[in-house]
Amino acid sequence: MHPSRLAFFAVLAVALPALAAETAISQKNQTFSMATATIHSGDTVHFHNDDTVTHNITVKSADDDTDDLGLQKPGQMVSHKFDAKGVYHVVCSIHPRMKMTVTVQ
Ligand SMILES: [Cu+2]
Repeated sequence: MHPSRLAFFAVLAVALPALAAETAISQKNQTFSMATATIHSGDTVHFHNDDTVTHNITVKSADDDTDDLGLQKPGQMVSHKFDAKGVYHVVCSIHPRMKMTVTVQ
């Protein structure tokens, strides 16, 4: 095989796992930019704090597994990778009225 062709397949092998998608969700005026989001298992969601106040996202699965993403100052971004299929409730523990649902297919 020609060396340049080998290099092409090497690049392809590295790029393939990156097919998992990424979704960006904003938090502004103490509201998530989407009330619902549907993604695929293995996808990552980036939560941007485009607000003037600190947020603290908590991701809760249907069987009550809770993942606290920690304090998030204005301008900061936190990410969460959703590996298991199911419905997740995303809330801000500082502002409980901020909530959205992520469905992982
Ligand atoms: Cu908040």
